[in-house]
Order: sequence, then C-alpha cells, then structure tokens
Amino acid sequence: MEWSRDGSAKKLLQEIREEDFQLSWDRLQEQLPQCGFGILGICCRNCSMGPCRIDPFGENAQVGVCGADADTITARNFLRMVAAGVSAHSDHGRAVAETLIKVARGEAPGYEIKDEYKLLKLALEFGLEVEGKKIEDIALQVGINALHEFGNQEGEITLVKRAPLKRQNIWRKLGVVPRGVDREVVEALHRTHMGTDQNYLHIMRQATRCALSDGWAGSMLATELQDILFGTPTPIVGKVNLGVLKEDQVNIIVHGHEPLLSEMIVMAARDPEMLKMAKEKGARGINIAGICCTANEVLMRHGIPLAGNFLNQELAITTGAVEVMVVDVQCVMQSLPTIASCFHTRIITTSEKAKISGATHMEFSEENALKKAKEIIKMAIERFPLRKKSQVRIPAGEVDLVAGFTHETITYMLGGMFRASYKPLNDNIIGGRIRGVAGVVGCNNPKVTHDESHLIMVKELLKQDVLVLQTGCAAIACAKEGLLDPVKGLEYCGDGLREVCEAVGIPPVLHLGACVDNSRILVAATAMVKEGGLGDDISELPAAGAAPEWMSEKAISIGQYFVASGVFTVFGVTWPTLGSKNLSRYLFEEIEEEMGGKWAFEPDPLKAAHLMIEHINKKRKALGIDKARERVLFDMEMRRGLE
Ligand code: SF4
Ligand code: MSK
Repeated sequence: MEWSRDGSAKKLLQEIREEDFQLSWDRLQEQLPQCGFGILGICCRNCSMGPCRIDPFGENAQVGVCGADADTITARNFLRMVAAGVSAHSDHGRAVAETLIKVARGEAPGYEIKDEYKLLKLALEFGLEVEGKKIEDIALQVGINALHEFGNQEGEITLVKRAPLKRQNIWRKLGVVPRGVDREVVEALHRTHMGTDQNYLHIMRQATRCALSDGWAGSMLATELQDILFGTPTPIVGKVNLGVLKEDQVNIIVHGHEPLLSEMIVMAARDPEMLKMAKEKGARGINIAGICCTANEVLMRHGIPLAGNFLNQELAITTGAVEVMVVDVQCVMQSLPTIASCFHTRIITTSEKAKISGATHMEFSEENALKKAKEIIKMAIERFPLRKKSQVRIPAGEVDLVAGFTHETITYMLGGMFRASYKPLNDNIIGGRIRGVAGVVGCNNPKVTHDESHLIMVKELLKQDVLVLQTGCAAIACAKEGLLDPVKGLEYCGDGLREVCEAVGIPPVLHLGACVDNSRILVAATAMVKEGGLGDDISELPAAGAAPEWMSEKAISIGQYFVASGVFTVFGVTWPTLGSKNLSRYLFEEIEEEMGGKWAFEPDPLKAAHLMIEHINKKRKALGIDKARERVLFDMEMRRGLE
C-alpha cells in the first residue's frame, strides 16, 4: 500500500527514506498483526476480573467473567468512545465560554468581541434581556449561560431548539434530549462500569443522548462562541501544502484544536517589533502555518496557510525548516519531540491539560495569552540561526483554495444581501441540478493511503452533482488536490453542479472549518429544512455524511450525533462493533426506524460514495423530485390558463 497520496508528503517520504525517522506508518507495521478482538470491539477490561474477550467464531468463551456478552461489551466500548469524543469537543467549548467570561470582565488582554450580532442572537436564544444592556454585560451573561449548558442537571440543553420541530419531537419521544454535557458523559461512564447497564439497546440510548450533547451543545457552543470572539468567517483565499513553509523565514506551526492561543500567535507575529527581531536574526519574516484543526481555525479567519493534515504533522518537522511547533490538545502525536530532536525544532505544549515528555511546556491562560504568544515567537526567532541548511528540504508547490464558509456566508452567497436565504440551493436541488448534499469529514489513518479515500469519495460525489461540505482533515486533503479552488474544483463536477457553482462563484467543496464546526453542517441542514420544499426533517433531505479515513473517538461521537439527527453516515477503515451481530444490525439498519438516520461501514471509498448517492436518490424519490424538473416561470397567459 502506498503511504500517501499527498504529492509533497510523497516527495519528502522519498527523500527521508534512508534516514532513521520512525513515522506513524513504520510504527503501524511494528504493531501488526493488530489484535482481532480489539478491532471487532469484543474485548473488555472494565474490571480486574478481566480482561475478557469473546470468541468471534463461537467456539470458545461467549461471555466475560461477569457474564457480559458480545452485545454488551461492544455497546459499552462504543459508548465509551462517544463519551471521550464528546468530552474532547465539549471541553474545547467550555474553554471558549470561560474565555468569553474573562473578556467580558476585562481580564483577557488582547481578546475582544468581534461579532456582536452573533452575541446578541445567542443571548436571545438563551432568553436573556438585551435591551439597553452594555455589550460586556451581555457577553458575561452569555458566557455564564453557556457554562450552564455543561453543568445542567435536568431539563434540556438550549440549542436543541434550533433543530427542526419534527426532529425535536423524535428525540423527546425517545427520551434522548441531553440534559447537560457533563451529566451525559458522567452517566455514560457510570452505565459502562462493570455490572451496570447490560442491555445493548439501552446502552445505545445513552450513546445517542451523549453524542447529541456534543453536536447540539458542546461543539455548537464552541463554534458560536469562537465566532463571537474571533469573528464569523467569511470566504477567504489561502494556500495549502508543506510547500507553504518558507526557507528564508522563521516558520512556526500551530497544531491541535483550540484557536485561543493561535489567534494571539497570529496577532503577535504581525507585531513590527517581532518582525524587526526576526530580520535581525537574518530572516525575511515570520511565517505561521497550521496543521489539523487549529490550521482550519486560523485559515478561516486570517488566511493563514495550511501545512497539512493529521499525517503531515511528523513530516512537517522533517522539512528541517520548522523553528517551533506549538501544540495544544487532541490529535498531537507523542512522537513529535523525538523527531524534533533530530533538528533544531522545538515542540511547545501550551495547555494545562496536555504535556508531552520531551516538549517544552509554556502554559498559557487568557490573562497572559498575548505575552505568551510573543515569548513563543521570540523563541522561534532565536532558533532560526540554529537551522541547518543541509537539513532543509521543503517540497516545492502550494495549492490555492477558498475556505471560510459558514451558515451565514452560504445564506448570503446564495441569496445576496437583501434576499439572503437557502432558497436557491433548495430550488437547485428540487430542479435536479444539484442531486444532494454530502458532509465528508474526519481524519487520516495510516491504515489507508493518506488522503486517498477522501479524494476518491469526494470526486465521485462531485461527478454525480453532489455538493460537498467539509471540515477537519478531510477538508485539508481535498484542498491539497485543488478541490477547494473555485476554478480547478469545477473540473470534477457534473454539469448541473458546475453550472450552479459557476453562477454563484463558489467551489464545489465548501470548507466549513474545524471538527467542532461540524455543528455548522447541522445548522445548514436545519436551514435547508426550514427553507421548505425538501421535507420537514433533516432525515428527509437528500443528504448523507461520511468519514472515510476516521481514527479519533471524536469521529464516533460526530457520526452518532449525525445519525441521531437523521443523517445516513458511512465510515471507512474499520468499524468497532463488528464483533456483535445484534449491535451492528441495530446501527446499520434498525436505528433508522427510530432516528431516520443510520450508520454504514464501507472501507472502499468508491463503494461508500455510491452508498451515499443511492441514499440521496432514495430521498429524492420520497420527496417526489427524482425526475429532473426545471422551474417554469409562468407568464400572464399561462396564469390565465391556470384559472
Ligand atoms: Fe470481564 Fe465483565 Fe470485567 Fe469486562 S466487566 S473485564 S467482561 S468481568
Ligand atoms: S484534527 S479529529 S485528525 S479531523 Fe480535528 Fe483531523 Fe480527525 Fe484530529
């Protein structure tokens, strides 16, 4: 199997082949063969009577020491993955809420409220009085209310009201409306403790409730509050590839997820004092580039170039041109300091939640963020003269892209300033120029060729006139291929989709941001429902979701909240419940009866794309829009004829 489809990664891999770096692909080889029980989800180490495992061939043990069967064990493992994913996204959201509170109290120098309109809108959703109030007071109250969404013990999370009414009623009937994020995570861990919840369907109810607390609370709040603090993104041009690193500049890579510090780094890097210092050390400037979701955050709001996605993180260091890599939380490989030790590169951890042995820890807080950002940049500048020219090998080539799409910008771009709406999108779907909409998101995984599954899937969807919405590492994969370029991306489209994208001036693949911004897809899907003509629930839309190269527990949480919101969702690579026929049947089939959405597992990305297209076609048929129809504008005579 080829390791990567990414041209600059391939070049670099070729060059470093003789050298002694151990990359994720090498480490995967060392792990082979991986444990089959683990892959199927049928091992349990939830108590010290175990670890227990279930024989998938039915010849040996079919239950653990406590009597738990394959259905219970796989369901418990699945729920624990959901809980970890929810925790990661939601702790991110909580950190932004805490920052908003500090900004409102004047305790976070350097931060400000950039989107007052969004703040007011959210305040009204929380039922707050805004009339005659100072913006700081409203921000404080919104921050406090947002924190309550995490700690709430009863009732319903607030933003669930954003969902279509029919969807809310489905959730209420099933009893899966989350009460508060923390409560759902704690209950998930309690239920999966030895000897507690031991009915797989009942365990899955909590998986749904917990996941919904991510999509419609934790992640959604992270997105909303970041937009309030850092500005709601608008379409912006950018560049992608390891080629964005500059040989003659100080290169700083920001990597991880939370934009709280990276925003300050971007601001500090533009400080004339910093630029002067860099020049004194012989650099032409300071170049910030991003990896993973932090990259998406600073691209969306500042046009900061993307160095790459998840599997580019180790390779970026082997270019020999990175002075410091600043990391915070999630998706950061522990191997980074080891690789960095072969170069002049420093890995800097910054979150009080995450340290890595061998990295330099420079903890930041909102109170000292700008000061810390400057210290980090100074450290990078100091390291520039230590760079060994002989070690520098930046693969040439940058690819253009347009990112920064949000619910707000899609509305505006489709309808213009005075008629901003989703009507043109819905009309084009009804008319058949656009077959449907797909969200293709998620990670990279060294078990499959880096970026390849994303590209095969997305190109097939475009060919079949499906508009693609992306976040996370999936978006970066497609950006590298030029699919986020409004001109080059059109080469891959069917005639209908091309026509619409040309008319509106958008790429056929819309970059909606980081992993927490999958909540923007929920908001966009809801807006499509509310616009009318495509049914009255998300499950009726000709839409589907996928994560063809997923690896993170967050992906499972995202997938489960998409399914529970009514979306057909296909995952590739491996699937963690295959050791239980009953649970797999529930997730792949029966859950659709309850939720309107369901999971599928298909490792072949082309086949997975066709599953999505078949699903979209099925929904078109159910809506009675399966035959391409052009909208006919009636003139007076035709109207008279009607009468
Ligand atoms: Fe084994 Fe049951 Fe303990 Fe799990 S909880 S390790 S199945 S005894
Ligand atoms: S960073 S969760 S590898 S998308 Fe959000 Fe990429 Fe997956 Fe991390």
